[in-house]
Amino acid sequence: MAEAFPDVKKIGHEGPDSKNPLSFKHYNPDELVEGKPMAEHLRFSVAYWHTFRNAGADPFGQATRLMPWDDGTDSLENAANRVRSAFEFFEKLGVRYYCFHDRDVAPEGATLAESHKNFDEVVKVIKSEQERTGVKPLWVTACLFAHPRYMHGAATSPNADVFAYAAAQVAKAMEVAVELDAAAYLFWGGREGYKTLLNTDMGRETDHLGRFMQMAVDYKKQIGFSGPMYLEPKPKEPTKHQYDFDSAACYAFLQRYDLLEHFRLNIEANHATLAGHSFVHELEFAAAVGIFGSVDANRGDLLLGWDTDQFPTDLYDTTMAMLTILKAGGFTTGGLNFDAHVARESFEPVDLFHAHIGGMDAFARGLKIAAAIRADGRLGDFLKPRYASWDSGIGADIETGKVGFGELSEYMLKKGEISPNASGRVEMLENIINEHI
Ligand code: XUL
Ligand code: CO
Repeated sequence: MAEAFPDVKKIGHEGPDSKNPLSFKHYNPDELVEGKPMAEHLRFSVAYWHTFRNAGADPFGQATRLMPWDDGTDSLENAANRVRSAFEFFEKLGVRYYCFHDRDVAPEGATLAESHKNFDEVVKVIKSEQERTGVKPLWVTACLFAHPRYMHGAATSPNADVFAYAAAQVAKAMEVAVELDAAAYLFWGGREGYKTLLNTDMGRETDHLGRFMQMAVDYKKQIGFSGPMYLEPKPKEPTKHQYDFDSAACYAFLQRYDLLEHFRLNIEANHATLAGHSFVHELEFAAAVGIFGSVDANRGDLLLGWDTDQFPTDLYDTTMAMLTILKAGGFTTGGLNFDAHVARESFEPVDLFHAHIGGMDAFARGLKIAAAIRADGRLGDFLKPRYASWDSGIGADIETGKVGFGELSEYMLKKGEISPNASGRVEMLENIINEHI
């Protein structure tokens, strides 16, 4: 097969003064930040569905970017060509990971058995490309939302056969995750929610979703998949209300169904804003309760209310995200997966490079800025004295469970009024961030 991107060489780091658009200005894979190479901090991944399956159609118009290697058919040969083009892209971009849904890489067949067979055929090609390049899946997932059978949900469908079909599809995708040495397996509940409560038994549906995940945990053990599983929160779209609304809702769900030790969260920036949170709020909550796993890196648009999945370019956002990620100890199995697509009018193959280079440089800068803020120390030092009243005296007694309401009433009646607070210094702290950006 001819090269998919004949005019693009391997993208190199040329530094901030370079005017070459096909170069990294900040991402330098081997450069050490806090003693660790940037490549290991950031663990970039390409989303197969956006970069190799999204041809730019929207509800108002047809596809604009049918790529030269893609003949537009659902044949296995076309699927294999796409895989080879994708791996050429990963290599030239210099990423070590990619993510995919089962149906992104191989066509759905007329029966489940035929779909499995198609999947196996394409996985052979993927495996040989992985061996050639060393690139591997950051996570694998099953598409449980595109086919009409899932119109009422998958694990939360009112139809038990649909639940069974979804289970069979996930079982197969998990087996492929083992075969391809994926770092993790992911669930995004695209249609696990409802359009109207008038036709929905919410209690029963969430119990079914819990049971589905428990079965996935059992199957993971059965087939010897050692990576973690991720849940990806999203509040709405395509359904009006999705059960995995945000990090906090996912945490409550995992706790209720006794799944906490097996799952972590994959936080997507644009899903956070759809839930009325900031990206960093969702990261911070997941890290605080010990279930931070991975990131779908993208951004929304403040003026639009839907999941626009644009490439991340906002340095304030990437800085705040990297501050939280560094504080949480960095990625282990997870990474930064670009769940983002180029604009409908960016229709040439080279635009895929420009978009990813921009996202990678934005996070590399965010990482460097976050590390500089941490080295400077003023921001980190601010918390210690602010919470000092908890380190001894009554605060320590509360934290260690030595006192209850009775003792606290006695303490406060005697003391009469609280010791005054120091200023929260909001603006001064915001200024420190901007000093470094
Ligand atoms: C949809 C979304 C998905 C998941 C994987 O909004 O983010 O692409 O990341 O199913
Ligand atoms: Co996503």
